[in-house]
Amino acid sequence: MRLEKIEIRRITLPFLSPFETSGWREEANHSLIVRLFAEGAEGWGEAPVGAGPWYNEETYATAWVMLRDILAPMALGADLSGPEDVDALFARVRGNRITRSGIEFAAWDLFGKLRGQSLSAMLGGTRATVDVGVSVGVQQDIATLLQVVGGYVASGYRRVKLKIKPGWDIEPTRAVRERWPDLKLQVDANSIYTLDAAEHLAELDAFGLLLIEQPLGHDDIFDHAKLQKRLRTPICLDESIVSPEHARWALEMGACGVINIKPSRVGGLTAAKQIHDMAQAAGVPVWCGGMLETGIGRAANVALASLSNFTLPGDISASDRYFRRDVVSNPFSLNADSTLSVPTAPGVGAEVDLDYLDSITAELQIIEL
Ligand code: OSB
Ligand code: MG
Repeated sequence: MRLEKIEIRRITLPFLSPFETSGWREEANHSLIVRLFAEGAEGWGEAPVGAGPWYNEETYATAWVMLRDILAPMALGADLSGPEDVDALFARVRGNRITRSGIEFAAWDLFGKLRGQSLSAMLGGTRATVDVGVSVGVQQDIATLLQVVGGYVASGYRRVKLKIKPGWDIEPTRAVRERWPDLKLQVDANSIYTLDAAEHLAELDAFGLLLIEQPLGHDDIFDHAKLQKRLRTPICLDESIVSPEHARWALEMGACGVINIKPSRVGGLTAAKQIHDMAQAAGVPVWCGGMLETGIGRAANVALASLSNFTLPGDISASDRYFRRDVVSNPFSLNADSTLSVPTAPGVGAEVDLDYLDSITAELQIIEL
């Protein structure tokens, strides 16, 4: 099948409140939205890049150039027999995986619609609802943190992740643990520590955490393997796992006990499923991370999380945790058991609100043969 037309746009959708990690602050979703056209159907995908190169190397500005000048023209000329072909098509592109994922997701949606199959079914999903939690950014003080976490607990979230950094790690985690002794709790350092902090990080072992996410360098699997030997709590890798090969290296080295799979970070759903299968074979649980996506990217994450080895709750919160108004007319809402329901419509299942999407679009380009 040949794509007939590709529409790309970059959007800005402000968050209800800014999201702060150990190293940067996100005020809004700055993503690229891809729309593919073929055989009377269309497919949607979201490349959830950050505003700047703080999570990985990609940015709102560089992603736009990559998508417009390199990736969309490559996709337009290709003959695709299924969504899996997109990963192979882009294999010679170095890095820029989140940007690539925008087209890859859209291809899954397109083929799903043409075949009348939901994304979850295409991927081999095994559940109708997925366990989710909420990722809580760095707050100004512990009283504020307890208030923010309390709000999410009251809304029904049964798993909370705290962003940590030097000076904001042991005490905030202790305070949340003391207030909610049974809450599923985990922390994420977004690559801010070095191996010198091993003894300090081991203090987190006292709090019964599900995992400690990405304490060390974004591209460092080697030292995570050393650190894991000094912690009882499982290390979970996020930034360092950018491909199935990286996952294999981490598993073979014992660098982590858990993997956070973000399909966008690894270039899309084909690589994400490979990592899922590899971790499952190794007896390592996975969960689905998030990049503060709109309802378009979120729907793909929910479908992925319906696979059987996603046994830990995902960072896939309901739409109202992020936005006043989402870009879809069927936003996700939290079920009473801290789950989201997996879409069953053909493709990814996002019903895009085109008028609203247009109103938050900063730039739009059509690429045609
Ligand atoms: O490290 O998991 C992360 C958001 C943006 C970039 C990186 C991360 C995050 C989150 C939020 O933790 C997850 C979400 O709610 O989408
Ligand atoms: Mg993370």
